[in-house]
Amino acid sequence: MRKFLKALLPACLVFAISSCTFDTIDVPPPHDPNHHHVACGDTTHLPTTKIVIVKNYEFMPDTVSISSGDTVRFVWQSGADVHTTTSTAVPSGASNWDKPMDATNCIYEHKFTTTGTYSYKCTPHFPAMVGTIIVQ
Ligand SMILES: [Cu+2]
Repeated sequence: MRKFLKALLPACLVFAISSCTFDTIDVPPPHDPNHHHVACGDTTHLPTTKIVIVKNYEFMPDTVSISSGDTVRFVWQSGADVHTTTSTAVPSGASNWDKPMDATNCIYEHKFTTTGTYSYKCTPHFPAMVGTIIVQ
């Protein structure tokens, strides 16, 4: 039985690695906007997600330009205290946000559907931590 398991283990590893390495091309993941098949010449904007790292003591990058319909994903990376991503100025008609972030609440996504310039801060580390999102 031991021998059998020993023989099986490498086979499992090979399977696990190969299933990661070789994409199943004919089965695209559902609900992933980055995997739509787009016809040649199609200039339609597909929604994308841009990453902003939240760490001691900055948002990185601190200025992000996106298109309307895109999402910004704030990703907590470091900090003994809680950081926040907190809007301070948004275009008319757009909604504000205020989210604490720490090692447990490490992801916050905000979708931007109103064009204009958004300013935000980390409340405990203002004015060191500020950021701008430009939606075109
Ligand atoms: Cu902070």
